[in-house]
Parts: sequence; structure tokens; C-alpha cells
Amino acid sequence: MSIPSTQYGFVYTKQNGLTLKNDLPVRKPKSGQLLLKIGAVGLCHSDLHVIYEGLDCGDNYVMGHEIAGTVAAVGEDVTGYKVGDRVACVGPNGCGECKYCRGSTDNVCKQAFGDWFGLGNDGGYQQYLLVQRPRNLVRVPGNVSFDVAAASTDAVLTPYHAIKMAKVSPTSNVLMVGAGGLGGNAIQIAKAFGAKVTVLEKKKEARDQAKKLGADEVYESLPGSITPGSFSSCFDFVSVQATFDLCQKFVEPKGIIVPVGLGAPKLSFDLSDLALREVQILGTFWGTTNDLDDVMQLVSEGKVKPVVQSANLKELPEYIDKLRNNAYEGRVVFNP
Ligand code: FEH
Ligand code: ZN
Ligand code: ZN
Repeated sequence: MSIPSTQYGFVYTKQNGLTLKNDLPVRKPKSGQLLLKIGAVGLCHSDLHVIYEGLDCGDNYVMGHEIAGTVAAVGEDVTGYKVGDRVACVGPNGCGECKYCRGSTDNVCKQAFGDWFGLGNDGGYQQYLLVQRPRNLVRVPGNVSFDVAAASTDAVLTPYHAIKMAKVSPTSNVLMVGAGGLGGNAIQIAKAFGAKVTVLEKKKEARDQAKKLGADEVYESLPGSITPGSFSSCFDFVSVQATFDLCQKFVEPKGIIVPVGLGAPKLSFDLSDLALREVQILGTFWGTTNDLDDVMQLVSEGKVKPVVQSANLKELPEYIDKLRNNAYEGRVVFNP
């Protein structure tokens, strides 16, 4: 595999925003590192939060945090990966040494906080990525394309981690609020866990899609036949006060509310209700390395089918504008 010495990529700086650079170096892997040839990289609302809404993930790095590709070169002492392997990046990019990483909760590694692929550290909006810690890679099954694998590293991984943390099981009665990109994948995941899934969604086309994805009941607003305190877990993919309040109303005693969306910087809750019914509120962030392994298996088995369209990486700026204007559904992934 001939590797060029320079490449193009999209670099974020606080001063200039996201700009195309045509002379980025292709870095050579040192001991313990490897070089990844980017196969596909997905565009996400979190990118918009950084570029336009002040989400501070550092300065001067290549963006793109939903990454899949082929190992192009390995440094000395790298075991477990060889040139040609098909892999995907675990966004939180854990240090591998701390108690969180050792305890299979590397998504909340404090050492790597804000040093995430494409969000603080270099990511995939380029042709080649130097991976400093190959422990943050998982293998992509042969029947999973790079486009689908890249889209799965956040839009499937995030709802998977939330559903797994809430201990969803075949006896669970789950409410999903919002059936957009992540919500649609969440429906498929919760059905794969055996749960009964009820979806609340304002947009008709998203309600129709939710039914196709296997939701048991789909509503624009919950009917009177569904009484408060009915659901074992409520996943809020919107997370504004109104949707959170609805989740607290309809979650059962000892039930779990998981705000997955980032619709509001702060939310309030009814403390006496929370206490008297021992309701839990779970924070959830992205997913762990083990979770992404599980996700790749679910996708490979056809149990979760993310909606993906692809474009050339040079088209990224126009798709960022489209995403800002909600001009498309599903995930767009880019091929350098
Ligand atoms: C969300 C918010 C901030 C950083 C990272 C994330 C991940 O879920 C990637 O979208
Ligand atoms: Zn993302
Ligand atoms: Zn760590």
C-alpha cells in the first residue's frame, strides 16, 4: 500500500472554524501506534455543536469522529493489528490504563476527556489518521461496509450503550421519545433485546419509519389508554423540559429515564416524585469499546440496519449546511 507524505483534510480551529487544508502531513506511526487509511467518516450533530454552538472540544485538530477504514501501516510493538485489517474507531479514545478503562467503562476515561477522535484529537475528515492507541479500534466484520461501520460508531453505539445501561430485557416495556436517526436505531436495538417498544414521534414520516423498524406501538401523542407510570424505561432522544417531564410522568416506580438527546443544557425534575417512586435518571455518553464490538455483531447479523447515504469527503461543507437546515434524514458518511 503506497502511502503519500501529504494529504487533504478539514481542520477545526476556534478562530477559523472548519477549513479545508491540502497540505496536511501523513504522519508515520511510532512504536505502539498505527496509521489508518480512512474508508468512511460520518457527519454528526455534535460537529455542529462544536462549529456553531460553542461546544468546546479544544482547538486545531482534524474533525470527524465516526470513523472506519483499513490499517495502512503499523509501528513497532503493535500487536493484534496488521496492514489490511478492517477497523472502526471507538470515539472516546480511552487511555487504556485508568480504572475506567480497566473496568470496561472506557467511554468515561478521565485521561481522554476532550481527547476524543475528531473532537479534541485528530479524527477522520482526512485520508489517513494516526491512531495513537490501537486499543481504541474494533474489527469491522467482513459483511459490514465501511459506510455502515462508520455510521454505527455513534448513531448505533450511543443508543446501544444507553439501552444496555438501562438493562433492557424481554420483560421491558420501553418508551422511545423521538424516532429520528438515533431513535430509529434504538428501536431496532431494543427489539433485539426482546423489549416491547412504544414510540412517541411528532413527524409522520418518522412515525411511518418507526413502524417499519419494528416498533410495537407508534403515536403522535400518547393515548389515554396508556396510564402514567407504565414504562420500565423511557429514552428521550429530544431531551427538552417537555419531553423529560413526559418521561418522568410515564416511567414506572423503580423505572429508568435516560436523556440521550442534548436538546437543553439543563433540565429540572420533580424531586418528591423521583424519591417516592425511586425513579432513576441515567446520564449516558457515547459507548465503550466492548459496546462497539457488540454493535458490529448486531449490524453484521442484520438486527440493526442504520440508514446511510455516502458522498465524497470534498462535499463535506455542503452537507454541513444541509444538516444545519435539517435537509436530509439518516446518516451521511464521506469517502475520502
Ligand atoms: C456528544 C457530545 C459531545 C461530545 C461527543 C458526543 C458523542 O455522542 C459524539 O456525537
Ligand atoms: Zn457523532
Ligand atoms: Zn482511561
